[in-house]
Amino acid sequence: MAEETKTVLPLAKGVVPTGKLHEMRKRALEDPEGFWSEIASELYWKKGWDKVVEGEPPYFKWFVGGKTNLAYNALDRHVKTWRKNKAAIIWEGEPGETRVLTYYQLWKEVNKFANVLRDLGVKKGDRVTIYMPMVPEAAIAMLATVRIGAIHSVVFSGFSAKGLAERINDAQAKVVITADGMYRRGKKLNLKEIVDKALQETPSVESVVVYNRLGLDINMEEGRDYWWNDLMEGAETYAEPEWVESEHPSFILYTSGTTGKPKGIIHDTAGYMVGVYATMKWVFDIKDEDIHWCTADVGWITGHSYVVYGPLLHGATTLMYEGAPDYPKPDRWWSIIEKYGVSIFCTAPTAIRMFMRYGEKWVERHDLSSLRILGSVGEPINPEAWWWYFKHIGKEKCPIVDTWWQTETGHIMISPAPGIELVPLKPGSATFPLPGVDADVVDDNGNPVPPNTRGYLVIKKPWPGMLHGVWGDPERYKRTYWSKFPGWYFTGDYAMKDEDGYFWILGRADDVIKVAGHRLGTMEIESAFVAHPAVAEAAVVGKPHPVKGESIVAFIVLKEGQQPSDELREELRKWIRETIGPVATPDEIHFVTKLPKTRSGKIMRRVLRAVISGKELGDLSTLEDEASVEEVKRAVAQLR
Ligand code: 6R9
Repeated sequence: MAEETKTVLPLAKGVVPTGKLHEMRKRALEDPEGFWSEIASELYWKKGWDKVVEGEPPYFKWFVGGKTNLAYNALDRHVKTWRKNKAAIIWEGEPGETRVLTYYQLWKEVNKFANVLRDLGVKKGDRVTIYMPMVPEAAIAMLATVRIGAIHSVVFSGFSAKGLAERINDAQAKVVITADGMYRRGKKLNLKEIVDKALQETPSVESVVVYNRLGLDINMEEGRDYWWNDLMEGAETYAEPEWVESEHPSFILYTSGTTGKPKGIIHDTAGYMVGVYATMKWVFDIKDEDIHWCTADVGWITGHSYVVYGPLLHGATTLMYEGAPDYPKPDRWWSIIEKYGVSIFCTAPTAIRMFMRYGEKWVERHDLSSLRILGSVGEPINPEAWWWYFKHIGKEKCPIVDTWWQTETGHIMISPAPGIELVPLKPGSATFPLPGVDADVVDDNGNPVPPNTRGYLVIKKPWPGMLHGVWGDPERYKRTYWSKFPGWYFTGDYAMKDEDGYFWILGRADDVIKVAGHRLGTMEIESAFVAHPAVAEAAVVGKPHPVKGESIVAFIVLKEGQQPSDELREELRKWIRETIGPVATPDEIHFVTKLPKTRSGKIMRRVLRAVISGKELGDLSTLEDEASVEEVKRAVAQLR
């Protein structure tokens, strides 16, 4: 592998894939039935499908007529083979303990927990909310849920009680699975306290299962709260999987969009399974010998697809690490790679930039020679970070797969595919769409833009892991994704293609921001601000940040009689942490008396973005009041 990658990595100009990748991409679009049938046949189906794909925008069905089970494919299939005693999950806790679960052990735990859920009255189609730290039990809970045909909704543990309650209520979850607490940078955080607070306003929840991670003395409500271990002790050891229709939802995952409310993206069973399975092979070239470590939290789509389902569908070994990346020292991650012989490693650019700052000395202490593929996910990777990753982590031997995709797409869409054929890499480009992904870059009228011109990234044909709606809000699904370019899926991203046809993702075309790889909606943060009694109006924008990619900057107009002060600024920061969660903590809060608006009253976020990054303000002809911009400039200058 090393020799082969060396020859292609110098970024030869003008080279386009002409070999296998190109052939596969062509075939997948010309003959989706044949192409996807072959791949799907590698998995187990209780009943085969009649048709690979059917429907019209915005609703498509995949593997129509088939019946299968995601947990069966991820576990039972392997337990019947030599993989029975192979490590499925290797876990390291923040304090340093290790747990290894073989396929057989994981399968047993999942079966037992599936019975626990059934005993709690969870039925096919019911929603189960999972609010957990990075422990194997999070994966067990997910797999047990899909085993019985219920639908999981994993909520990232960085969301507050309010954020959790909102998501539980939207999904009308019957059961919540959580832990007493979690470690973060050596500190013990009490998760159950947050859950208790959330549960004051979630009438749908009948039971709570609490995994004992820390041994905290927590409140347990009689008749509602149960310890994980107590329930597992009495559970039957085998749970017959529920054979669900291909299009049966396997999970909902909440994500931020342009409006204030997060939306529950619905994923099916069969299409998602086949798409994740295929991309795991193409992008990460997963093999039986690999130790795959994707550092994402299970609360995000990357954790669903490439920590849990992707590796397990292949009978591979997936590594989970509980804690902070640089705790107790900045070489924690590198020591994990060395300790377990990690061969495939995938993380977000924000982490790479953080480690760049700590310096190479932390990396050089460790033998990273087990690595063979490096992945990047979640935000654009700047060439400087790309090269650092390539040189210092991959030692110029490992290709970097820059993977573009979204919660909505379910699996990777645009990325190098060393599992098929590695193309010459260009730092900062996700290269080409994967087979079966009909991506293009178009202008406002839907016409393809010329090379090196910015346009909107769209997907013109259905793909297996595609979303199947927004939970409880079909109108929003149509409006957000299928109305800007009728018949095509609108990604919300800007992109361009260069003269060689390489795709470059240029960031969001809407009000979504990526802060340290976490997806947030600026409107969501604004509505949290205006819910505070002192705030009249708020405008939130992302500001380029050297490590986090973007940071949150807020412009606040206070209500009559309220005085700006540092105390109020602190209070508002705390307010956001409480209403949305620590992930949404603003870096800067500026008080102004008015916001720059158009004459029709729309906040000109473009102007705010230009001021905070010191850029040209551009066309101001639609601006209602020049003075507002001057005030914004003064406020920004004052706080720096
Ligand atoms: C997987 C994930 C999706 C948004 C997406 C885009 C940004 C993701 C990227 C990337 C540039 C990449 N994004 N991968 N931008 N290069 N390789 O992150 O899902 O949290 O839903 O975010 O993230 O803007 O639209 P999600």
